[in-house]
Amino acid sequence: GLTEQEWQKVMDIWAKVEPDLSLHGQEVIIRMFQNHPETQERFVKFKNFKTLDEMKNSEELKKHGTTVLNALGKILKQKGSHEAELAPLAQTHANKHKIPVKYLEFISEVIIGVIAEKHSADFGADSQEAMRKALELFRNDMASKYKELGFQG
Ligand code: BLA
Repeated sequence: GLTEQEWQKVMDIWAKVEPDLSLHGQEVIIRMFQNHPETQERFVKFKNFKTLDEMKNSEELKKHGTTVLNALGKILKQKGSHEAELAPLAQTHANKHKIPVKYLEFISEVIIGVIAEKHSADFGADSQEAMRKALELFRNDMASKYKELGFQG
């Protein structure tokens, strides 16, 4: 797990992300699609997007980005006691969307990259490390739930 100090760093940087959650979310999704095109295939509503402009102009994509970061924020604020938040998410991601743990790794790195770009002054090495650990904990717990649900992930 994370120390109380590490969680504090996660909370501090998240407080900088929250006022502009949709913009961060939009960038995260677009960058995930650009860096890992196979992730785009998983979205019925986005898989036919060809250009960056199409992605940037899509209200639906922005909305999904907001959904993702909203859910992630709720999870992070539990500081590891996120069972109630994780269970339904693992359920849909294992049974319905079928999202491999590898893709959770992709998006974790993208999230850190986007925050680092937008908040370089407030997201130093220690904060990045704390966020990386928090996202790892999230992924590990998702992976355990996947196993319970019989999804290889
Ligand atoms: C949908 N993803 C969702 C939903 C939530 C999240 C809350 C809507 C409710 C649900 O279906 O459960 C949450 N998505 C997250 C979180 C992250 C995230 C917390 O990416 C990351 C921290 N889901 C993934 C990844 C992919 C993904 C890595 O975790 C990448 C392919 C896909 N999520 C995905 C898809 C949907 C979804 C395909 C359904 C989208 C739709 O059709 O509306």
